[in-house]
Amino acid sequence: MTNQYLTPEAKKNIDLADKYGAHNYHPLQVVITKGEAEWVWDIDGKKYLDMLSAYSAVNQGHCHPKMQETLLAQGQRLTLSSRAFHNDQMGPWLEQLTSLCKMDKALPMNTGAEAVETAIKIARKWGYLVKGVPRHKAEIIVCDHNFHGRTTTIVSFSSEPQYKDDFGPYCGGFRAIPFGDAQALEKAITPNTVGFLFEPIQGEAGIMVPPVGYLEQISAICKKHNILCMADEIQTGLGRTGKLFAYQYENCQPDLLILGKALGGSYYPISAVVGYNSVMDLLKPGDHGSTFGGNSLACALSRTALKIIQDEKLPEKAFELGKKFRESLADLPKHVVKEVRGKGLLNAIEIQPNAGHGRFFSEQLQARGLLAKETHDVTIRFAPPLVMKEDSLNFAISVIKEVFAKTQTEWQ
Ligand code: IF1
Repeated sequence: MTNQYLTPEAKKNIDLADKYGAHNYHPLQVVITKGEAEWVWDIDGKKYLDMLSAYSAVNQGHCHPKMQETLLAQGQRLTLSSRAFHNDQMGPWLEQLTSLCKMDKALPMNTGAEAVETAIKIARKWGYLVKGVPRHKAEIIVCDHNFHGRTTTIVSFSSEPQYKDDFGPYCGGFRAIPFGDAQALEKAITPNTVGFLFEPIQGEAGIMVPPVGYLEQISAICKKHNILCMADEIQTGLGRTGKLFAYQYENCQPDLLILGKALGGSYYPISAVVGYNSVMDLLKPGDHGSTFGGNSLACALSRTALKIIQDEKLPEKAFELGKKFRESLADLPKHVVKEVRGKGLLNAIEIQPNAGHGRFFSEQLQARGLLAKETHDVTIRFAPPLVMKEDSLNFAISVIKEVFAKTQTEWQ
């Protein structure tokens, strides 16, 4: 019962993408044309619960009315003027964002990878100017199985062969340690270490939640050894894991906070690095920049996106709904499901080895009106919009229970 029958209209769109687009993805065979809150519709009018949220970029739900309003109002007034001039949206957005993060200053970029690149540059400059590391010797510690984006610098320290093997030569200055092991961090630090870059929960690796105490320990180790604690909360941030930021689950204080995805409320790519004056003030005019970073439209949309997260108490909602989700799925058959794990509404089901392919289960879910996607073929990620109704969660739970009742062989 894999949903491989395609109507002519769906097929036409998929064929166009296949013929004229590079094949750097292997999407499910569904063509989405409309979205509202946690629901999307395909081109043939079939309704699905969106349990991916564009990899956690749609925390506020699809086509939120307040986002629509902002898009229209700002789109009619001013969209882009560049950082050569000031605009009337960036200042208020910066104030709102830094106060939400309880930090001093932010630097706007566009995509997540760009924000990570920005944080790397800031950490290196801090290392040379403040810590006194010899020029070009700065080291940044990262984790095995990290995902921070696709630029040439970032794939240089990826541990996923497909993301890097054909894309060298690589950029040096990175050292990888196991994720979840605070002692490994302490051991890897040298006098040239300037920072530790990590995801509080590893997303692409399969929603890997570190041991309790890890975030507190790494924060303390960074402080003790005078290196910057750099939290990539691009995927985990802005309510997704049941707190505004995932680091807040413990006594952990990042020096640099890296945000993206839901920062634009699904309307616009906007990312940021947020930090304290002691570090952020090292950037001087000309050090860094971007044509689109901090543009009026992005900042206006992001102001509304942040307001929705606060007004609708999305972190609290994600906390409660996520708890219910994991509790309801705790009794899935053990020969099919190895583990259900996650925090808030960032969750995953890991399939038992030999119980079937992630792709097969994704297609089974799709056939029943639930869109989710496998990562590394053994794990299905579930990250719905945080605005979802409890009824929609109940629908998801019942579909998941039905699909994971049997192994792939038992289904076929
Ligand atoms: C793809 C994964 C998710 C991220 C973290 C930085 C970025 C991402 C923690 C870069 C991006 C994406 C990108 C997308 C798929 C996706 C993904 F499966 F690959 F791992 F979400 F889990 N830091 N994650 O998760 O942000 O430059 O894309 O804006 O690359 O295929 P970006």
